[in-house]
Amino acid sequence: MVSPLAMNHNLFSITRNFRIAGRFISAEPYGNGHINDTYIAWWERDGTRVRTLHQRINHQVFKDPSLIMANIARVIRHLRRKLAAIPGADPEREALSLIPTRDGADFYRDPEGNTWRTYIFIENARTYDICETADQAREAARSFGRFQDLLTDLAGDPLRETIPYFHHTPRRFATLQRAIARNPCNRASDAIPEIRFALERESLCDLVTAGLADGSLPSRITHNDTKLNNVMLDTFTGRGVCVIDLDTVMPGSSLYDFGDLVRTCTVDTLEDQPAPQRDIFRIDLFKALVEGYHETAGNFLKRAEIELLSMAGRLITFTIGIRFLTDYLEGDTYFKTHHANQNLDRARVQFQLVRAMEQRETEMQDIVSATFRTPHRQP
Ligand code: ADP
Ligand code: GN1
Ligand code: MG
Repeated sequence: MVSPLAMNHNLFSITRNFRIAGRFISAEPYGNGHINDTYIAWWERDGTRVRTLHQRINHQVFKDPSLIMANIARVIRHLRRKLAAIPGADPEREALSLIPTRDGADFYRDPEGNTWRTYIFIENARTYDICETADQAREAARSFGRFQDLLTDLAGDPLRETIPYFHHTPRRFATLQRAIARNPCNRASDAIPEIRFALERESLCDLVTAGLADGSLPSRITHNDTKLNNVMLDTFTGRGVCVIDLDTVMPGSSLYDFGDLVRTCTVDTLEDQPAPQRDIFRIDLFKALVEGYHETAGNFLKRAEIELLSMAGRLITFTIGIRFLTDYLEGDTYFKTHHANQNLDRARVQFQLVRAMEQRETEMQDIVSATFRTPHRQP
């Protein structure tokens, strides 16, 4: 459970360490992330109010914040350079921009040992927690596909792994099995149907990791946290503007990235909605995702990846579901929670979605096949 003090940092003193022009007015917590602490700060600059975005990196989750920041700085630099060469693209708005510290670094370490970074606030754009329209789904998928496409030629050493085995479903499954066996908070008896659901699906676990290990699926630079609320859409036009939340950009599989779009865009309810008693899966939004992803990722995806696209959503939804269930059993130590049983509620929604996708597999496969039959077109 997140401590009430966790989001009570002195932003006036933190922000003074960054090169921000203007007079500090105020700051407040911002966003719905489960890991880092995000704030906006307001400034008065030349008679107008401007804002900046500040994040404290969760160093329990990201053991080496400087490694994340090195990855992120490299990725941003590459994206901006590529965007600058695309006619009509706007590197200032379509890639995150780090504001340096007063001594020119990408992050500031406070006296308590917390690592802070500051981004230019992207105005006239917003994120969504629930996907409302097919256009939003299409734009989200286009944005993440383009993000991957722009990173296919990142030169130099591979990006560092910011969390080892992050999307390794078999390891996540083994961790769940250990949590069930240890049952440290005596919560297993409250989650019997969920535990049974998870244990019955062990065969799903290596769908992608086996292919990555034997080379039949390519390892790429992927985002690895492609939730709908990690892409900003233009407030007026609805077009995809900028992919954000780059902490987990590292080598991975396009399938986990596409899958997390499916997990978060094809469901008509919040991730932690207690027991939604209805069909929560929207196949129309799945179709829009496939079409959007085809537009921007169609030129680099391999046949072996395309063949698994219809299963990718099910795989990551299962993976995140077992992570939520594990955290519930272990006493809510990883994901921020704001009320009792929230991680169990989250796991239940994930598993309900997995079940719905199992039932609609043929339709999903038909949509992928029909869309990827036509040649890709870059807009
Ligand atoms: P977390 O890792 O906690 O999910 P995010 O980086 O996703 O944190 O940021 C949380 C929220 O803050 C996002 O969903 C988005 O609404 C907003 N946000 C993040 N970066 C920016 C930015 N540069 N400009 C405007 N809003 C942003
Ligand atoms: C976390 O930070 P945030 O809220 O974007 C998590 C993801 C999960 C997601 C579930 C580093 O993402 O892996 O899919 O919650 N990030 C990390 O909503 O564990
Ligand atoms: Mg986020």
